[in-house]
Amino acid sequence: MLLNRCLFICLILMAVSITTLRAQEAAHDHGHEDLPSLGIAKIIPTQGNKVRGILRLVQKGDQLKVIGRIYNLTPGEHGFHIHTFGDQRGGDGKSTGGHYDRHGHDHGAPGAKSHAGDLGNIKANDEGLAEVNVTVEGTALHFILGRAFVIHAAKDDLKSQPSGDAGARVATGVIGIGNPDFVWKKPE
Ligand SMILES: [Cu+2]
Repeated sequence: MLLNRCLFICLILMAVSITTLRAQEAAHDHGHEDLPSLGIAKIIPTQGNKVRGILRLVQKGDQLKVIGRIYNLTPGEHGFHIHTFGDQRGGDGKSTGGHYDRHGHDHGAPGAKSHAGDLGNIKANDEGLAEVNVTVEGTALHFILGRAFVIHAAKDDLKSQPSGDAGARVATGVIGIGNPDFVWKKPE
């Protein structure tokens, strides 16, 4: 009789603790934390250059867009890439490493068969301003956070290996998580 009562109480206690655990789990089950949808990169010149700008990144579902303005370029086309490292040591932009590449692809025009960081060229007008509005394929904002945009002195020919023969790195910008209160302002 005593044993039965003990067993009964034990079972009740177990049921209560399981229910409590479940409730705690439910309370902590936020699913996956939301991935970032806004990114920002302040583009600053490498040594001896004046190229500056702001690039915003917007992830909507599977689509990643890069929108912004780059100033003080020489008129014409300039290679535009995401390089592997958000490392701006040194004055020449070289510590950003090579093009960001997820799949061992060759360099090329933007698309599924080239480096994920191959964004082609941006084109500056006679005032040296390039308006950027590109869709990035083959990656997502959370994969490129902490990496860097690099703008080159010359045009990316979209075929030379490993980097399109685009010449020196005239500006770099590390990609961070964007503040939603962004207001456009020309960079100093
Ligand atoms: Cu590059």
